[in-house]
Amino acid sequence: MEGMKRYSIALLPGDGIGHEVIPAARRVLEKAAAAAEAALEFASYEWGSEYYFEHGVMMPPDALPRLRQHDAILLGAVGHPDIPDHITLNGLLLPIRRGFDLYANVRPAYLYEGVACPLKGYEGGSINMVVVRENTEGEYAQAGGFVHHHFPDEVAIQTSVFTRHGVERIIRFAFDLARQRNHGKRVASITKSNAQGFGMVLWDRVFREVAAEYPDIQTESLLVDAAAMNFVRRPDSFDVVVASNLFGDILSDLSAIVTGSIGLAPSANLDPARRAPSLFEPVHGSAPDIAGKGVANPLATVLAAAMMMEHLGEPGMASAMEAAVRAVLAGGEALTPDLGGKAGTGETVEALLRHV
Ligand code: GGG
Repeated sequence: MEGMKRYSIALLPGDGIGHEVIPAARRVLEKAAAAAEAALEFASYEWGSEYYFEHGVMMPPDALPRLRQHDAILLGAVGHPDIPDHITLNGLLLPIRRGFDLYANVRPAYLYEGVACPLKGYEGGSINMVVVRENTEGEYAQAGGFVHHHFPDEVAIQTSVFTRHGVERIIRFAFDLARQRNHGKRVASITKSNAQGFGMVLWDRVFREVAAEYPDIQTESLLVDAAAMNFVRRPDSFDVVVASNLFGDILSDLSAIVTGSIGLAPSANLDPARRAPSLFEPVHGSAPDIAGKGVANPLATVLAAAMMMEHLGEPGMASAMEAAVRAVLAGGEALTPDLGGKAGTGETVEALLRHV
């Protein structure tokens, strides 16, 4: 159709339940696109652990140039019980995040109507936060090495890397997001600068400098241990939370479970400058314990796909997909076991399709 917007999406199911949640999200995307008169072209890349067993690498050497041709990437999960996690993660997801400089990892946590909160006294809508995780450096910088490798006196050195450029851009992103969300207009910065006396002291200092440019936004600075406690004690007080790569990863599992299930937690790995395709994924991993059983919750991936369409400039499609998720949850329809239901992935998808 003339004038129809076209988007090229790379699908990377990866491992385990990635092979169940990606086809599920694709069906919802296709229905939402038809309603929005947008054309989606999908290219599937079968990279991951099975590829590793065959080729000795998680993806081919030309993976990044091939992915770069697409408008966005939708990834399922990475991880296999027979391959060490540092090989799978460093072989697939991290090279894409770093290679495309996807420095902002945005992980919203929202308590949906109809979802049981494990904490007492919280109703639908009362928890609404987003963890903004620095995604290219910090504790994930892979700077270090082994000395006397595999000898009894071996030494491992692992260095965190915090650059002023990297810290400032993620903090600025968090403040801009707080303005845009118009929710609580609050940014909480998480470090451990009493113990990490260089990188995280730099982070705290840059946070104060950037905060001074956003007088309309309230701020707090928390040590990560206090933040973990307060995610449980007062989760409704958080709006935007900005943290280093590792702390953001850990805290976003906590925000996910506080809002009901990691099966509901989406994630966007953004290049805000749009020089490269951004990558969207559920926060959860490959879940080998349930892989192949047809009970994986597809909602986190559907919500990640909605974030992808929002990023691509299709807010109508994004809100239609999110509304379908809301309706399924609020109606207690076709819920998977992580949400206390008995439905399989396919039944959840059918319920979603009825609402899109
Ligand atoms: N959904 C992608 C996935 O499998 N994530 C699991 C994981 O271990 N991720 C590590 C990270 O995000 O740093």
